[in-house]
Amino acid sequence: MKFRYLSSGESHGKKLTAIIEGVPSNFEIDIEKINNELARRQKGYGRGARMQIENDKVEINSGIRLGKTVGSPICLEVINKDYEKWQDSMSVLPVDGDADLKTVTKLRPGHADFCGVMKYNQRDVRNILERSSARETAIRVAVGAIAKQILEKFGIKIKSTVISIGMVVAEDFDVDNENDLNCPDIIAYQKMQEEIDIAAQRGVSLGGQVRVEIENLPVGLGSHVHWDRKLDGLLAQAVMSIQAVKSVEFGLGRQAAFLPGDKVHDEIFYENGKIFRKTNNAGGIEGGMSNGEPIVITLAMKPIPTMKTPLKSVDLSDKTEQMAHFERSDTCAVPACGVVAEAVCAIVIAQQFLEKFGGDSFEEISANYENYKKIIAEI
Ligand code: EPS
Repeated sequence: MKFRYLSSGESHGKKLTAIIEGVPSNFEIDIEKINNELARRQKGYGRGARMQIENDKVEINSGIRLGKTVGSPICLEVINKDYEKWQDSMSVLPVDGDADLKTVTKLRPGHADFCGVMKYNQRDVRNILERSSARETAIRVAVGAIAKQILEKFGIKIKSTVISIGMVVAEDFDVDNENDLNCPDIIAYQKMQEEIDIAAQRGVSLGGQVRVEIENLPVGLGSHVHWDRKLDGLLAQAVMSIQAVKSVEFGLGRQAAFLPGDKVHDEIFYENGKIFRKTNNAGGIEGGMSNGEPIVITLAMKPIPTMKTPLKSVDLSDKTEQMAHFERSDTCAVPACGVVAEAVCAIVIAQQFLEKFGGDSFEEISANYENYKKIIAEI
């Protein structure tokens, strides 16, 4: 059974919900680990006022009993605390004519507003922005936290680091720095904070780049045989689906286009019964399959389109020139984007792992995985 999920929920509606199907039985699930991931997503220098309101916690309604999965669908919920103040505007039932519906008509350049109102025949942009908001990523992080825990059982780990914000680029990656920008370079971290402060004063937003690393994968997840089974294609789709992400690269990424082949491909060595590489320019994927090296993904996030200093736009109600709508926003949400990227990658890797070593219980999958390791050791 394929590990898959659907989510629902608006940014200021009652709650976000997801149902995950295809989680095999007997996996221990630690709810605190899910909550930790949700808390990580809320943090980061440059986050806005909404994150002061929310204190995201997961509620599990089904699929887990006495701390372990039982093989049935897992229903997850994250409450929107802010809903209290939006009950009229987000009411499921029609409300009195004088209620404040918080109608939005000034389109934000760069957001889903324009395309959404056209496609869904709407006059109120709120009917689009409520779902297109990055608030939806909270539930994806909860689903990803379950995927992460499945993968952890097999030693697979996923982490992200922020490698640039605006024009500031990290140059030192060795230091294991813990800071609120999740940036490994302490000097760059300080400059990034300054850039964010300047952008906040100007009322504009800043994008940046995140590196995601997935470690301890077996060789052979994904496949070379069909376009929709290639692991890099699947991961790229998942990462590109995160709000504001504009590019995804694996290993050397676009740099590979500027170099000759002998500077790009990772030579193959054999020692002590093991085939290995000394470089990882491929970023852990060759021919649409994991090659056993860490998968290294670099994504670029554009600046958030909702800005205190808005851009020129049009009011949908009378087609006059107006400044774009502003409610509130983050100056920078790049570290949060990293946490979301970890989650969506975990979901794809868990899907591929469970497809390859499929079974209905943890024990069955473990046995299949051990057997595969034996088979490839004999090649
Ligand atoms: C976000 C929730 C949103 C924004 C932000 C991210 O909440 P609100 O709209 O109530 O401020 O803070 O999303 C955007 C700026 C956007 O344009 O989508 C979150 O939970 O991450």
